Amino acid sequence: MLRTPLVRRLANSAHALARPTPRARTLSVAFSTSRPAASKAPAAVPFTSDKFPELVRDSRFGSVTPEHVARFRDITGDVDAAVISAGTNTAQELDVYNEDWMRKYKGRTTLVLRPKTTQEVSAILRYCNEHTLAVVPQGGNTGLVGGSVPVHDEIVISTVRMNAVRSLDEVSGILTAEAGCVLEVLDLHLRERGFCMPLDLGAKGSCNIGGNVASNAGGLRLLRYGSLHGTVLSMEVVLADGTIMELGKPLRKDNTGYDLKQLFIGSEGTLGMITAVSILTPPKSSAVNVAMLGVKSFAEVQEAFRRARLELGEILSAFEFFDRTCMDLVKRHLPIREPLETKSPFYVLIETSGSNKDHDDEKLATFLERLLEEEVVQDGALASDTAQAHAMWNVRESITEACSKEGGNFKYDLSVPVPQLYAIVDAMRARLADLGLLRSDSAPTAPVTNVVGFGHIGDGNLHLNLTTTGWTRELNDAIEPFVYELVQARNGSISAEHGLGLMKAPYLEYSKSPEAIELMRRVKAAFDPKGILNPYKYFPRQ
Ligand code: FAD
Ligand code: 2HG
Ligand code: ZN
Repeated sequence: MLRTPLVRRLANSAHALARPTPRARTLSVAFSTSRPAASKAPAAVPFTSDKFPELVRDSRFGSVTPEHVARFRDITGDVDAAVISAGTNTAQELDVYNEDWMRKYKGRTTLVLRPKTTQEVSAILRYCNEHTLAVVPQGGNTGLVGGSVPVHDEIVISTVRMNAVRSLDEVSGILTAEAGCVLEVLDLHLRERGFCMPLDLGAKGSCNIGGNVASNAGGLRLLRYGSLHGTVLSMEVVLADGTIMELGKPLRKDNTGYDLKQLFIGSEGTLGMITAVSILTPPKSSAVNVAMLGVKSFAEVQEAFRRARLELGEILSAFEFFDRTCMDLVKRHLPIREPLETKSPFYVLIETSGSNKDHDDEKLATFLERLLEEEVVQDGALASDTAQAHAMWNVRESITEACSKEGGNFKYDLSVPVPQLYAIVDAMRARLADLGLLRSDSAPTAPVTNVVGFGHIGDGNLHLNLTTTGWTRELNDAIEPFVYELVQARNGSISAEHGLGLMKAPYLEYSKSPEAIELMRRVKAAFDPKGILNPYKYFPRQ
């Protein structure tokens, strides 16, 4: 138990307390943000259309012909990097765009287009619309709901070559960047100029700002900076028919009519292609402190959060939690040491960010000492330098990758009232155990090897992950819609941050009324009358 050392460290030495510890990030973060590394040759990813035969190809869509490919070569200036096609490239080169990050979904596209300019995107979409060719917009392909890859042979339009920073207004902090800019690259660009991105996630080394906005990503800093619905000020989009539009203005205030850009935030490629984004970026904090706490129960996680909001107030910038199984998985699969000595059923990661180092140090130290004295927490450590802070964040940010190394994953990102959050994990464990599907001493070969809970407590967002020996229909049906029923019963949302994609499209009714879904369909039809943008996803099948 680290209680004594923590108290001593807090009481005896101001030097031992964290000095300014901005999370030192490199582009090649310690844990991969691309696809899961495998210790042995990974099994081939099954085609989505084989796994889900009910997803019949829509016969209204045309198939790609050599004439189409020639036309796309014309549009993109016949640059090799712009066109990846079955005629010229290998299946492996196409797989990068056909397979998702989890290796759970796989399309059969024979054509990937990587335009460089908005005008090229416009010409491509106009042509696709005229020829009723279905497309999938793709950014960094780190999405976790099967939305970023084709189901059948939809053409992938990737933003990876649209990666210029257009401008940064250093007075207001308004950044305008093309959709294919990698989140971490933008963050580093800003940090050199005294700002930072208001968004941070484990996939930052690969995901694109266009993909972040299209999926309305939440991440680790939402508690501090709010959602993209507040920070995105305007965007440039290309509609299905090729029309280029500026939605909103790069201004903080603009009350002129419907705020159409909001529809694109979280639209997951179904309304148009986002080609550039203007976003309000905050000043980077000069004083950042990180602490990890071990607590005995989820009730104590909540109490620690309640107290953090009250006592840390404006400097609280992240409050994350994870359970013991997450810690075990991270240690098993990644070269990461446990920051605390005592094993606890739950862990909390707290970050504060401010501008007055001494003030923040004292505030956090006093807060932690009180929680220890009152036995709200049983163990804890305060990072004393950047390396320690980074090590603590590494544990939290590596959970997704650690789960992926266990085998198959079922992932749920749920919003429910905070007091009921972990009850979902318990209910899932109980159900799987009852069905004999959860591995234990009495069920040593059961397919579900772990059920873990972690997430953004500050946002009421639970990540429920099941690691399994593989995907089977039977397992899928044992979990869904049961998990969505649990959420609906608590008036929650079936997607707090990863979106609907292919995975949750059939279950939208667990979060939205029939009237709301019908209105969404009418919006979709207004923007994309032929339905060529990211078909088979987002909406329940009719
Ligand atoms: P993609 O995966 O390529 O696409 C996502 C969706 O957006 C797809 O439907 C696609 O069609 C659409 N799209 C992409 N680009 C465009 C565009 N330019 N115009 C229109 N539509 C487009 N999410 C969170 O919310 N919080 C997290 O903390 C978080 N952590 C993650 C950690 C890891 C390790 C991983 C692998 C994923 C994580 N995610 C998280 C999932 C998250 O949605 C993505 O990482 C990210 O926001 C997607 O960006 P992307 O560029 O990879 O988009
Ligand atoms: C996170 O918060 C991401 O780390 C990924 O949203 C969650 O892997 C997951 O389920
Ligand atoms: Zn998350």
